[in-house]
Amino acid sequence: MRYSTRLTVLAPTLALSLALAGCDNASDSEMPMATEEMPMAVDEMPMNVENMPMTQSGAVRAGSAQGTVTEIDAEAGTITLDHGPVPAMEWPAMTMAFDATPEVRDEVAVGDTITFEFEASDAGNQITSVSKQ
Ligand SMILES: [Cu+2]
Repeated sequence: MRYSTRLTVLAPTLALSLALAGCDNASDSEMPMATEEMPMAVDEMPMNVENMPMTQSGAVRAGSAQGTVTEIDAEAGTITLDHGPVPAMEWPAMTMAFDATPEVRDEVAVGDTITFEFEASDAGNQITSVSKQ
């Protein structure tokens, strides 16, 4: 009984505060609260929707590039690639190590030229898929 009473009280309050927030947004284009909260929502959405259940912090960006496998390190869990430029990341061509799962490492051999997709975040650069040229 008490709960249902509280619910009926809470629901209109929530609706009212949402309506007020909507009014504020419409009438004031530079609302400090909105600009503070927006980036967090934008950062978190792609992680939940697109990305694998990896431990990551901050924003995750997806990129793809072509490269030649120069080293596969099972112990470190990495594939080193001599890769071309990645405009999406504003990366120049370079040789660097990417994190890669055993499944992905098994798909390539040193000397292979591959097209690969990866995710870049604070946690590192993880290859998510590879295809041989
Ligand atoms: Cu690189």
